[in-house]
Amino acid sequence: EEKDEVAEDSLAQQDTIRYHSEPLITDHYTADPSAHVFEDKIFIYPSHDWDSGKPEDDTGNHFNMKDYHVYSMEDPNGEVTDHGEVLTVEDVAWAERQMWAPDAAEKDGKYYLFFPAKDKDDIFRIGVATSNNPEGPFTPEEEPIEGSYSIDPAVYKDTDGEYYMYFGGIWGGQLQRWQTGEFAEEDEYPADDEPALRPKIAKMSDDLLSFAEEPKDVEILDENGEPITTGDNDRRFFEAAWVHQYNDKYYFSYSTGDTHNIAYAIGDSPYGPFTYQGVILEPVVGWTNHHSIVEYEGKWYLFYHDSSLSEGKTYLRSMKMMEIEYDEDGKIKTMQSYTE
Ligand code: FUB
Repeated sequence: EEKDEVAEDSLAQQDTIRYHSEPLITDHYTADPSAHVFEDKIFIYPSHDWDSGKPEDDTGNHFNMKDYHVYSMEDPNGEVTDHGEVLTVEDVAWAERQMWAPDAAEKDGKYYLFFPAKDKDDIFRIGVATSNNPEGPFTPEEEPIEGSYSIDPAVYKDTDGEYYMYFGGIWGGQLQRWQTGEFAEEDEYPADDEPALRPKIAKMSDDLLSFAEEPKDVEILDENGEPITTGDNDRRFFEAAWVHQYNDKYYFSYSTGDTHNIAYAIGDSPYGPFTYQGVILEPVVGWTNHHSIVEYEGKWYLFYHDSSLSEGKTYLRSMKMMEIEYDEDGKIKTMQSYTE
């Protein structure tokens, strides 16, 4: 106990916290963990990595996932239960390949798994599958969500009971193809000094199976109230949106992709705008950095992944977790995943 107190004390004094954590499971590779508290337990909805033999490229073909497992924990320091395969690409009529980062939501005792996958035209869409249990298995809808595109859905339940989906990712995530509202054959990015491509938000319909509105841009502003620009690679949105609330503020966190940080911005509404604050998690072993943030029994946890277990294979990742802290101004302390 004394040791824990010393550890907590030193955590409180550091600006960047170094933290060594082990993979939550070692019998499968898992990534992009979206954690939620359902039925008083932590449920984790990750991607399920495997070695499909696809060569690595800039569009992420090597992330060739074909199914999902669900995991749960009754205690943040305890056992992780694998609830097995809950959805496979063969079950999904519209989907062809690449089941990327999913998320889940609960409404009125029903559970929803939201997932991106490429359709038969090789265009990313976002699908929904439902279950009466948080651990699945999940039954997919016949069609993807109408008007959905790109990747990395994150569904946030607001305090007033409304649900919002955040989504989008550039490069292999195809967000740059949708600047005109139609899928473009070529990549189109704003110039380096122009506002960067924004992630999207859409309020969900009452049954959580469709968008209740046209997706809107999520603004991420710098300290002067100006949009973060395309050339600002250290801070611009790349993928992996997540939203949580702390002290009545909305925290929008995301990956900066090719600069490999988990960054965050704060706003007063689920729609933003959000003002950039800093880095939550510095780069990890492997190219991608993707996370979720959840409160459980009064403590805050960051779920993330790295490629330590596969000795750096970027498409074979392992989900991990660590506790995070806020300072008195509500700023999240920067975490470093490795002790020296
Ligand atoms: O896991 C596949 C993709 O890699 C995710 O959708 C991205 O966020 C990145 O982690």
